[in-house]
Amino acid sequence: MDLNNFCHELPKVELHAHLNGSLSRSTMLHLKRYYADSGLEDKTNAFFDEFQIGAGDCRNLSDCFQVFSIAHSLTSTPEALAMATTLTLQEFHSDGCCYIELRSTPRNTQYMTKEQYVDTIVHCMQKSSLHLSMLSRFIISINRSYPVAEAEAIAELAIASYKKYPDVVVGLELSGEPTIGKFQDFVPALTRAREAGLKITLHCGEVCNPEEIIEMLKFKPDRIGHGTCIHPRFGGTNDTWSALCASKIPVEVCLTSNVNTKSTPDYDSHHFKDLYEAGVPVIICTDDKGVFTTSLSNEYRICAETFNLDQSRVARLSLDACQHIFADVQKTVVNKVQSFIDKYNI
Ligand code: 6MZ
Repeated sequence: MDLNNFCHELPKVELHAHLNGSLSRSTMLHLKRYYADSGLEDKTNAFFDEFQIGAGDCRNLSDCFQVFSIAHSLTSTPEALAMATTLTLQEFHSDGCCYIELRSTPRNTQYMTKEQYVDTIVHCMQKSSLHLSMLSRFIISINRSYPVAEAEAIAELAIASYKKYPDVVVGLELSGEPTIGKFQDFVPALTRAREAGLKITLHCGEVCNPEEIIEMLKFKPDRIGHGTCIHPRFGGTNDTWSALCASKIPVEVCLTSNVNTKSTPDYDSHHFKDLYEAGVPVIICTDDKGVFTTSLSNEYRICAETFNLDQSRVARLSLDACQHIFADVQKTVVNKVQSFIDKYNI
């Protein structure tokens, strides 16, 4: 099997995907059609070029936070949100994903409450499990650029949703523009959610901020996202790097996102290599496959080609990722990946 096919066929797990950043061109066209047919104004015009941040785009990480409002204007009703969720789940499934934790920030809109937002995504996940051979779970997001009171409300909603849908809602995460907001302000909300049984993942070290990285690692999240500026090569310190290596907290790595936002100069110098060689668990993820025009299989292929990994190592990346999923279905997911490995004797 050539590398493209191999990365596609390999059963994979996606653990870091923001719903509104994952909308493909085709999904957005469906949504625009729905808004037009329903007589709703979607407030977006020629938006694709603006939404997608490809290689060579002159925008950087802080600019990319502007583009999510484009997706938000297309997911403001329960019907549109359901369409966006269902189509996105189908795309991950078609790409060979066998387990996904999709994350999203509940929003009050003109047409729905935050509670309805959560219910809509949960119901789509429940329905999709009836016809897709992919398990899907929901991580609720706190946007750190919103006021702390909003984060507290989201954490309460996450706890209530976890009690209502323990089979679907699995975690709470902190994301958003990393230069805004102080991590310590979110600790009480995150702690309450953790005490209620939710797993926690934090965007950590997306920009250079060694003090915050140390505070986050001390909090002992179940996983962290990105981890770009933890190694001293990328503005981290010896302390941040050794704290991560000692903690062995798994890192959700998003190669194309980091390259396209210029958080990392190029694939060759990506910190995947440092993490991998140091034995820190790494999970290959897409982040925002719509914005960065990528897919999970593409991320696996890029990783294999850049770091010269043979098929056995690539398969092992997927198998190891199964150990870090938040739902209590590790065995089922491991079996899927292992059967593929056994079938092709990799
Ligand atoms: C930090 C990010 C992100 O929640 O509306 N988000 N936060 N770093 C990133 N790296 C590029 N990419 C996406 O999806 C969009 C939201 O996800 C977060 C931002 O808060 C963005 O508004 P949802 O489904």
